[in-house]
Amino acid sequence: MNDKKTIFSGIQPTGCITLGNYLGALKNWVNLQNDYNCIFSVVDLHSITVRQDSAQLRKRCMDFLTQYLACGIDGEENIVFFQSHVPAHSELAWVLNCFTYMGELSRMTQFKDKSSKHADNINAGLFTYPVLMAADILLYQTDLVPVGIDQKQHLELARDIAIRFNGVFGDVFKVPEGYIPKEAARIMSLQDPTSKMSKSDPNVNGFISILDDPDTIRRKFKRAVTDSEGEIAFREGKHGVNNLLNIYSAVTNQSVEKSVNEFSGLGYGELKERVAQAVIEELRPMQERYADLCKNKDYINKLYTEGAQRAAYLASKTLRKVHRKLGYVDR
Ligand code: ATP
Ligand code: LTN
Repeated sequence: MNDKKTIFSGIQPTGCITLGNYLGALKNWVNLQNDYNCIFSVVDLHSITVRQDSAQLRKRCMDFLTQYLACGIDGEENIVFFQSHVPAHSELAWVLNCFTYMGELSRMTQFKDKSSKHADNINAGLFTYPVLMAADILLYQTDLVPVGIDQKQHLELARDIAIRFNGVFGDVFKVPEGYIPKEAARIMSLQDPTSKMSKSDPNVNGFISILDDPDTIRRKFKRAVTDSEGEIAFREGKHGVNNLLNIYSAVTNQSVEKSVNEFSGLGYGELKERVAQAVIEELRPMQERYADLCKNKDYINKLYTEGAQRAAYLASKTLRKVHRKLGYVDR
């Protein structure tokens, strides 16, 4: 083991990986991976809080892991794996359930959003979802969790649970910090720029999939909702234009101020075309790697099998400590 700090993060295999997921999470994973010991999971246990088609889920899990690698995650230096392959996640989640209050979980905005969207299936898993996420993070003594801003509340809960548990049993868990990007913390839907770009949006024009081809990307940006002012500026109320400027800035790694200057005096048509082009160029190498990796299933299989073994070993150390503290008889 080296003395680098640890990162854990994950994306649930629902819908398809969007530009929001990429700019809010994945791109930062890639940027941070050399400076940390990283553990990246396809969090398939989380995904069944909403009904999934089994055949599609299996395929999507593979596609997601392949896209992590295609984005530039080094699956040999880091650990990549499927959450369901490491039972310690479910085991620790049970324990942490007993250290989490109903009141805390009822305040989670994601629970409120999802239960209004899936009113016919408000299951207990949807309610305790954040506890499983806390288990994911705390199992690996994680220092840093790179996520979009929508996960901030869940992350704070994970910290509270860790502090509570440590308060009873001594220093068992590292209390993690979030890593939330500035420009891309919350990429908005292209069709409704007051709500977040979401990978399970039934309107495909609302999101860019990172596997969308150039024509589709151009078309979706062309249709993006803006406003009738015709002025390219970043300010309160200009949701659509702000979103395009945020996307452009995150993709080109420059400040929003610089992007605003770059576009001064131009029209929305030009802005949309330039944003689309920047996104196409950003995604091109990733899409090429994806096509190659899809032909190399054995390699991917090896990475996630070894990944799960390495993750399980690290997780078992924390879980053993937790069980001892609770008073369970040694196995
Ligand atoms: P769903 O629509 O199924 O709820 P989602 O698009 O919200 O999915 P998640 O799997 O919940 O995606 O999120 C994966 C990661 O991507 C998290 O770190 C989350 O914060 C980040 N993320 C999701 N949507 C956005 C967005 N619009 N902008 C920035 N980051 C995002
Ligand atoms: N809840 C997260 C996905 C997730 C996660 C995690 C992110 C599950 N476990 C651990 C970071 C760390 C979401 O984006 N909906």
